Amino acid sequence: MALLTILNYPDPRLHTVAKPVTTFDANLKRLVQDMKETMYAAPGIGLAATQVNHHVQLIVIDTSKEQNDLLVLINPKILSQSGTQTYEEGCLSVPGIYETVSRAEQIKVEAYDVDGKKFTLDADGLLSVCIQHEMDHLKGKVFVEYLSPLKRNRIKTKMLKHSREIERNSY
Ligand code: K1U
Ligand code: ZN
Repeated sequence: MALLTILNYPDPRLHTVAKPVTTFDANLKRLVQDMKETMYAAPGIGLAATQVNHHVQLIVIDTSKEQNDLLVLINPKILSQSGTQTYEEGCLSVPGIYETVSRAEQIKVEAYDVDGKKFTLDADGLLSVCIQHEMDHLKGKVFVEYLSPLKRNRIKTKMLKHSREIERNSY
């Protein structure tokens, strides 16, 4: 298994639209294992393949405190949604930034597991927020795009400054 590099906003590759998974093979299983390890190490409660520069519709999520309840969603589709909720979201691709975003409260999702078996899932609360946040990544959307242009540009400037500092210190 391996820890994968997480792309940082405003990396343009975060805006790539992911393609559906068509082959459920050993390579896919290895990517799921590597993403799971990367998410737990970060630590985070979700990770989309887009964030590790793999542009396929694959998400891993674990909102449990014990990091022992992994959910793998492949080619996820929202079948229905209702209500609204707000949550102060974070993102492993935008480290250190937490902002309130409004999303659907309850969702019904259809997806495939790693063996290619279709299933449906009803989610609310944090799980629902996390699924919607990760599905946005697969569409090339980062949560800061819900914020005002002023806030988003401030975050972009901060992130670019931070990555330039890291680059300078690595020489
Ligand atoms: O997509 C990502 O970058 C992962 C992100 C998921 C997420 C968090 C909160 C709301 C919506 C989506 C994170 O995991 S950020 C880190 C985080 O929230 C966290 C980390 C450790 C323990 C608990 C939470
Ligand atoms: Zn994110």
